[in-house]
Amino acid sequence: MTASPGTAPQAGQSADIRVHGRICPFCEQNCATEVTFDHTAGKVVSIRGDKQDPLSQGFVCPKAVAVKDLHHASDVLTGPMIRRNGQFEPASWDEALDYAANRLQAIQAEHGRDAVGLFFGTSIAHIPGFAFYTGPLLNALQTRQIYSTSSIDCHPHFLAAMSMFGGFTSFPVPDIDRSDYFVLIGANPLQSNGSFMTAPGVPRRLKAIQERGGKVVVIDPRRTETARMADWYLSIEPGGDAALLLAIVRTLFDEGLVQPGHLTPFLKGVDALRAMAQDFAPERVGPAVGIPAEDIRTLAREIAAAPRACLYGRIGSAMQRFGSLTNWLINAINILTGNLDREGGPMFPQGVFEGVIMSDRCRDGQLPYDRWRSRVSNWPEMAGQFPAALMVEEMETPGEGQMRALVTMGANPALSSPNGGGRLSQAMSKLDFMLSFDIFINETTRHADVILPSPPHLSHSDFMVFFTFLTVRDYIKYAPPVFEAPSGALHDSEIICELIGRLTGQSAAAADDQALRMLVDQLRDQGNAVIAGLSFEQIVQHVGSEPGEDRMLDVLLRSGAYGDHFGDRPDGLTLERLKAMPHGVDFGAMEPRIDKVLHLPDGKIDLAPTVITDDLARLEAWVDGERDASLRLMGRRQVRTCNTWLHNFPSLAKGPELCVLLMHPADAAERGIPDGARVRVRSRTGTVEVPVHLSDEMRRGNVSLPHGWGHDEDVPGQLHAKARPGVNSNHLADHTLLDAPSGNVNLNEIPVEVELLATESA
Ligand SMILES: Nc1nc2c(c(=O)[nH]1)N[C@H]1C(S)=C(S)[C@@H](COP(=O)(O)OP(=O)(O)OC[C@H]3O[C@@H](n4cnc5c(=O)[nH]c(N)nc54)[C@H](O)[C@@H]3O)O[C@H]1N2
Ligand SMILES: Nc1nc2c(c(=O)[nH]1)N[C@H]1C(S)=C(S)[C@@H](COP(=O)(O)OP(=O)(O)OC[C@H]3O[C@@H](n4cnc5c(=O)[nH]c(N)nc54)[C@H](O)[C@@H]3O)O[C@H]1N2
Ligand code: SF4
Ligand SMILES: [Mo]
Repeated sequence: MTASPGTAPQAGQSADIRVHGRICPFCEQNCATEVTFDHTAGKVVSIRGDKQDPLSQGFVCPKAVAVKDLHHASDVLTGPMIRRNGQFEPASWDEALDYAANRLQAIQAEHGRDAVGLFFGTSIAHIPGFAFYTGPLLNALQTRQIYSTSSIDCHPHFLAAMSMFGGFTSFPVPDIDRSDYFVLIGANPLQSNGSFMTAPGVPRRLKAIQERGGKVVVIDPRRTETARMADWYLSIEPGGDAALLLAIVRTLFDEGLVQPGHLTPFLKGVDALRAMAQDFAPERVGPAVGIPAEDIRTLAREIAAAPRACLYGRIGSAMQRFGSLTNWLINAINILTGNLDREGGPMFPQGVFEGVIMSDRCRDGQLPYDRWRSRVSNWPEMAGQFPAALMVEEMETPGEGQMRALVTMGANPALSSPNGGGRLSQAMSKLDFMLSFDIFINETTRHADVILPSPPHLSHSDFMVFFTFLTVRDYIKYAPPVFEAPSGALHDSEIICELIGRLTGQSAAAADDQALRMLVDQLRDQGNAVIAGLSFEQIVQHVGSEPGEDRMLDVLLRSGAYGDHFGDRPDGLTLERLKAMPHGVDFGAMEPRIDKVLHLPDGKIDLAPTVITDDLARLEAWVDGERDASLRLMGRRQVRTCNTWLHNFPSLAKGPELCVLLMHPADAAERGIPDGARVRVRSRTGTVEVPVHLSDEMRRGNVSLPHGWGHDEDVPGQLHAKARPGVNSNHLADHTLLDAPSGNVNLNEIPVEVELLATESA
């Protein structure tokens, strides 16, 4: 199994070595890279940042070079696999697709549509074929059993955006380059490089705030790498953010610092918000969250006084006990201080085109929330999805609608989901059928009956689909394939359309047309004025009949803000023109556009959305409640890893052991645990054994373990990762700890016990 095309140069023949513009596929920053490729040998020679790219300007992090490993890894799948008698065997595309379609159809015919579930992971945001074609596949499956990693890290953000502004993609993004008071709540971009804020080189952009005289504030239970570079670090009790932010809101009202300015005409719920904050005086909140009342007041005053302030929350604000309340309040403070939708505050990117994935919005007064409920525990859906944490009970619990088959798309829930390696893996192993779209046999896909891999990474074109509504400037780049996909390989769009064709009794070409039609209908539905004047057939005349991802991109570019509007603006953007700008194109910074993003029926911003504020009773109880003495586990990210799948790449998986438990020295001393010892960490759901590293960067009472590790010896793939397997922190994660409004799982406050393991005799 090798992904490298090409042959060794013949004697006397010089190698064909060229530099290709690409996009780093590993995280949300989409950094522009230059890949030097030896076409004669089929090898990646080197990878560096593209200095001419207007957005990333040459920035890359240490992960960028791992595209080389991705290209050369011997265990990347090059063709479909079918599992027979417990062993994976190569199969032809027709055989694998026929088998998968037949099984899915038979299971739905016998047990109903919902007997097939689908779980998608981070790759659907990064791989254009997935980004465009997952919707059409869901349309073909017509199931309500839909899950994704969004309910592990994003749903509180989306619920806040939807309930306050009316749409998932009405999403405020920090205008980091023009802010001068930047508050990070539960984000550590010095390791993660930042998220929900596509701005390559976040560390240097934060530094620039300080250099222009501004201030960076970090609120985090751990004194992180970002906290250490900040001007002010506030150590907080995990889950304490919502209470802290309410105390800030109260201070703003008490001290006459509420100045929404240009936002005033759009606001409703101001009085309700003021009333809700009354109960959260800094003196009451301070002891619960571990921050003195005077610091809370100072923070409120500084935010209000700063000319251009921005509160930014990421996964520590979402993947926690009160994720929805916290994200509501982050938005609320940005609004009360008049910072939303103005330079240097959180703004709404227009983007080169509008967000089209997960872009649900309020329709006819109905939020895309709680339109139906989950079968087993009656949780509300959100944008058509149920919380990932519930997937296991839907597989295990018999009865009508039980999930008997699963499709995973670019996801590794066995490592990424709560209790993934334990109960979820057990449940996956018992399914009647499982289909995985993945390039590796890993902890999840080992349970699949069929695995359908993407073509080699460098053989598909690359561009952002998902991230345009999260990017701090209106920017886009198109990267053509470095080499043609080997004969016999299928592109992601082709794989999915072949499957849809088989499921719905049409050709793959017809399925592709249908997918394009869905995209056009969606744009029409979003009120895209360019699309409104054109029929589908007219649009096809413009973009041509060649199926696939590129044609979809062309539709988005041409109907977007800078597009040629299908001929109406002859100088506007088309895919062809974008291809002539190999370093990408930057149309400028974000601009105020609040009136374009408000989709609630009255066109207002709701400062007190009941779907979220109903959860205040739970917060009240927490503020005054007793804390038990147990330790609590949280996560952390490390710059050389990304979720579950980069441990398999030799360029990154070197250096000191990364999967270690961080613990405060005083907590360790109480348990007789010396630095460097091996410990057992036990929770309600599982046990792992790891080395411990003592550090006072941890807040007392909290321990930290990175996620994504735990590469078991008996997994057939992941050859390199298994050499440094680490442990699966999600063995400890409890799928019953959920944020009440959004169903997002709390992975940052898992009750655990830690004990010293007897030293092994040599
Ligand atoms: N305890 C704890 N758990 C966490 C987190 C945490 O902080 N703490 N973080 C959570 C977060 S924020 C997230 S987003 C999730 C991530 O959860 P997942 O999305 O499940 O994890 P990834 O490792 O990103 O999975 C990517 C998958 O895509 C596959 N892949 C890569 N490239 C391709 C390709 O070109 N084609 C195909 N078909 N497949 C490809 C990889 O092999 C891998 O299986 O994890 C969550 N889990
Ligand atoms: N190197 C690397 N980069 C990545 C990833 C990766 O795995 N590795 N994953 C990518 C993905 S999928 C995502 S979503 C992003 C996430 O990007 P970030 O949100 O920056 O993720 P983290 O670095 O985990 O930072 C979360 C912080 O929240 C803190 N925290 C935990 N609980 C609480 C709490 O209750 N309150 C507060 N205030 N803070 C809390 C943690 O201590 C931690 O420092 O990173 C992306 N980038
Ligand atoms: S920050 Fe690193 S991993 Fe993320 S896109 Fe840029 S180079 Fe790739
Ligand atoms: Mo994530």
